[in-house]
Amino acid sequence: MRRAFVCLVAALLLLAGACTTTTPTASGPVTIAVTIANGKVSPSGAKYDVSKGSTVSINVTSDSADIIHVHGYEIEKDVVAGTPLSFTFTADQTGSFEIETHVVEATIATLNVR
Ligand SMILES: [Cu+2]
Repeated sequence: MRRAFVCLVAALLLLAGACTTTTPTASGPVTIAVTIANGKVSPSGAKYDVSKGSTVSINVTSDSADIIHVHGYEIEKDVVAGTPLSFTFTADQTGSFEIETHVVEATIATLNVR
């Protein structure tokens, strides 16, 4: 009896593990927190899957001046060193769009809108 219980718990733990995903997926609002420090951008190469119509918020803190570019949506925002930047847009076009920094050349994330 006791052994069966242990097996059940182990099975549940395995199931829980199998359900975790490494790619953030959301049908609602998504917030991407970006840090630019010492010439490095974080996150780098992240992937976000969102449903069409979702609100995407991007919050940036940086120790240097830069430009954030959301491809496809053609949003460009100037980043001022030491001044937090926040902006929001609606993911109303489907497709795969890169979000980049243009001074430190980096791909922050790819936004997949379905
Ligand atoms: Cu770009």
